Amino acid sequence: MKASIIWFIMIASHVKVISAGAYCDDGWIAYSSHCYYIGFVERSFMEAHNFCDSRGAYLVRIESSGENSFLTNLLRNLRVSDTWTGLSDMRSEGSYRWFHSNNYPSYTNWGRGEPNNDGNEDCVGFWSRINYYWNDFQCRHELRPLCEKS
Ligand SMILES: [Ca+2]
Ligand SMILES: [Ca+2]
Ligand SMILES: [Ca+2]
Repeated sequence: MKASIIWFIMIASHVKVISAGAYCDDGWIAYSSHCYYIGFVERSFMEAHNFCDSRGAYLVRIESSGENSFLTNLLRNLRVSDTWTGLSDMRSEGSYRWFHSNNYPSYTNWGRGEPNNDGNEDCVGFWSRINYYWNDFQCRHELRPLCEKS
């Protein structure tokens, strides 16, 4: 009896998560009134940016540890490897900004020793190899786009 009540609560809370996603288009995933989409094809940073832009979105702008955990759990659960975020220092070395808004990040989650600009790396992504902590990659490197829109 007790176990069935727990199951009911688990299912009910799951249904709530699904219905909360009603404000997102098909294929997009909801979190905190924003919608997210993981592109299937690996692309360079600029191509990934264009991919999101053409869908009325931008490469993810991660503004809190909550948003970061939501995204890293999503990538882990879906077994997606590396994806682009919208963070870049291509306009001024060492000065990271969100490419779409040009704002400085208020939150970061760099991997140990990153960003290291190894061989001129200016574009930031979730790196599955280090448990989805952030790494600066070369912008021409091809990762899957991770788009966000409000
Ligand atoms: Ca965001
Ligand atoms: Ca750099
Ligand atoms: Ca790096």
